[in-house]
Amino acid sequence: MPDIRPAASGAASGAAPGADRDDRRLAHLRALEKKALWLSTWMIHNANHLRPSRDGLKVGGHQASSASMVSLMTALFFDVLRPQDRVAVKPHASPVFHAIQYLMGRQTREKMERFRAFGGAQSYPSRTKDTDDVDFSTGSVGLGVAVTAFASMVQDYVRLKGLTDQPEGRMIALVGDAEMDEGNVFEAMLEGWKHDLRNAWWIIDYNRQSLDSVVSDKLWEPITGMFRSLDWNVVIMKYGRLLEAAFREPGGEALRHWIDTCPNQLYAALCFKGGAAWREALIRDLGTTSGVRGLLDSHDDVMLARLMTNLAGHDLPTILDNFHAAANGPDAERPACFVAYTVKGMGLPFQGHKDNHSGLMNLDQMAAFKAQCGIQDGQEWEPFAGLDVDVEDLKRFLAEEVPFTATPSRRLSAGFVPVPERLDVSITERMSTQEGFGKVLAELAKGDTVLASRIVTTSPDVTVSTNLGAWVNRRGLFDRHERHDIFKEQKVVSAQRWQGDPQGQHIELGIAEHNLFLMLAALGLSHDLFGTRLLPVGTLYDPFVMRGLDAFNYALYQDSRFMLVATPSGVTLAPEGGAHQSIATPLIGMGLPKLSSFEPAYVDELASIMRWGFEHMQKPDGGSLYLRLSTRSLEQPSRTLDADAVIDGGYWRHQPAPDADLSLIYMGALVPEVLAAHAQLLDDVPGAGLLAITSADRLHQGWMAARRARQAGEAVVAPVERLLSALSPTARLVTITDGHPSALSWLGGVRGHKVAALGVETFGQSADLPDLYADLRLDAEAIIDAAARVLLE
Ligand SMILES: Cc1ncc(C[n+]2csc(CCOP(=O)(O)OP(=O)(O)O)c2C)c(N)n1
Ligand SMILES: [Mg+2]
Repeated sequence: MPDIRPAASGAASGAAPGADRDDRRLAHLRALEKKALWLSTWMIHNANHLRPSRDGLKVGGHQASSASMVSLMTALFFDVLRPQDRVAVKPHASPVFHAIQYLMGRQTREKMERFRAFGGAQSYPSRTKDTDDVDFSTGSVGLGVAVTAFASMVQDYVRLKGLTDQPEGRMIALVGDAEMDEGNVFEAMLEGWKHDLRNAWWIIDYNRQSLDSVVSDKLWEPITGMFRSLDWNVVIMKYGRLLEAAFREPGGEALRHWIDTCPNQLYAALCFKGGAAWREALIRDLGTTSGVRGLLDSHDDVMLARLMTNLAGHDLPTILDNFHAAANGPDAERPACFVAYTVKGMGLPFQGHKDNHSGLMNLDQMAAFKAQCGIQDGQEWEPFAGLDVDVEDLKRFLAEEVPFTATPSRRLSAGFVPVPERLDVSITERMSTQEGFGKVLAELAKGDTVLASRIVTTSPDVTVSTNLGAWVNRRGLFDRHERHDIFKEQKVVSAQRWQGDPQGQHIELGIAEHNLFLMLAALGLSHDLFGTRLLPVGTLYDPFVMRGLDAFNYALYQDSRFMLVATPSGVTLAPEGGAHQSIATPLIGMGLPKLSSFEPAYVDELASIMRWGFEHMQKPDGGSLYLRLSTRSLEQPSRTLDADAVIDGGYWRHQPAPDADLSLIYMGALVPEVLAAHAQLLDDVPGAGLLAITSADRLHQGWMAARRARQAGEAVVAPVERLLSALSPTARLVTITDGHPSALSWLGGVRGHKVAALGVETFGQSADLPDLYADLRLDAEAIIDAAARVLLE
């Protein structure tokens, strides 16, 4: 079994500490490194072996993934980071993060003891659920990496506009090497390059293991090639000081060559097997090479294992030198990628074992490890137990000399941006909701409200086709540098003015929808991260919500606040064809927490939703919005709108007679078909109701909330219950929407009405609306037919 972590690896090399660090500082960092390893390992052990299980399920936690990053994170959090730096921690290093926070006095023992239990420290760092100092949530690999790039762009956005007086920070991702398999990481890098990304560090924990296996040999080559081609500063941190010293000895060059060419699998297996196995392999391959025997003879098995695993990512002085050199070098702002060689499970019994991802130390292994760490029974949670440093001095160091904790809190906040009573929009006789959206923003762009100054729009190459053109023409593109519109200068006539500067308020993105959602995630956290409230509005085609769905979910999980405008949607974009038709998105809108989804049919509804949305995005218990819009031009009603009802999710367009047998219920752009069917049905079913739904999601949320409130003894009636109480108990409902029918069919469950639910259950094809609606049974005739049938049930 390998020895535990070489707690004094750097010192053993006799290397002098960097000029700006003294021995005392390094000794404290080594002590903290040792404690971060112990506490993270113990936290997982406690959760799995000592806390009673009530459900028989494995609790889990990743001792090997955590051990891999302990030294890198120790160096960062206790030495390199400043309060203004923001960090996304590799999900499976969550225990190390919490251990470090605990040592900093920012995490409680109780939450550590309840790791992965209700109210305890979270499995993966969570901004919303953890109470310690999480900057970015992580969990779905790749997203936490990429969001740091967008956060850096947002920092530039607010700083260049003079909207924040916070010191400039660095956005840092601690990256598992297998995270680099995720395409969204490269999409973000490319976007970053286009936007002249600065102040981003990605630190790759290059342990060459993923979940299932050992990664391909020389993976660093294509990875670093990509970083270099996108102009990142690439820093390879390969060997620690012990190995570097050995390489300078006789036989050292042969040893270096041997390790350099050692396949990842063999290296990992030898890390697991330990000193005797290293010796055997080296004698076999290098036994006759001059100098190597002497080197081997001067190391016993324990020393040899320590030497051969002395990779840079476990060697504090090497780590510190590299980080400080990059931070203080001539191009400190340039984005930097550090490839830090590590051993997965370093210092633990399963280090290097290919199956160690979810490996847990057993009771015997933990007992031995505990003894090695010098921990007495009952002292397991003591922050400073088992250390051979001056603990009082260590406490002083933590209290006074760790730059990261120099400010009492790193979480910022921002004031409320006032939203006018109403948003102006001139409504013409016929309009689509997409057109209305463009006009609302265009009106805002003309004025000089604070609201308009805090709106920032962004779109993945569909700015013009989602009607943001007028807004962009007035407010300009955001660019760190002055960008001229050459077409304009060349006097080429165009409706779009594409000039950019730091004052611009539209961030143009390439087509990758993941990037849109990560940009929205970062923009929508600006108040927390940079102390400045932004009101982000992002547009895309509705079907491509699914392309960015994981990042969408991720943005919401972080409680980022934004308005997503998805247009066109449904089969109503008819000639565009089946590939672009969105069917499931209404359900996605309903299913995602922290999101209020709307599908207005008319522009007056849309304007009141947007107004409410800009407020809702700012409220502590608010959330984000998803507006599913259409390009279908509809005749606009002239009326006084009940805005509250629109926000609650629906209103009676035609109040049903008290004893009416039937009501049509619609959401979105199929209004003309529904109105035609309703007019005809009135002949046979006088008093038939017509219910307009603006948000199935809000109605459903309201219904669920009312049920919960009633369980708690409150007399609450949900808006949807109030609306449907206008119908007789035996009335029949026909629901119609351009999306999956289950988005509205649940309405039958509210008061037990029978329902015929019309909608889209299959991909359509390119066609005009009459053909498509007829084919999919969404036209007036189909509605009347459905009504006739449900009336007979
Ligand atoms: C999007 C996504 N897919 C799959 C997983 C499951 N998963 C968790 S960790 C992991 C491998 C991670 O390997 P690496 O990034 O190298 O981290 P290490 O544990 O080696 O530090 C996988 C596949 C996940 N968390 N997220
Ligand atoms: Mg890995």
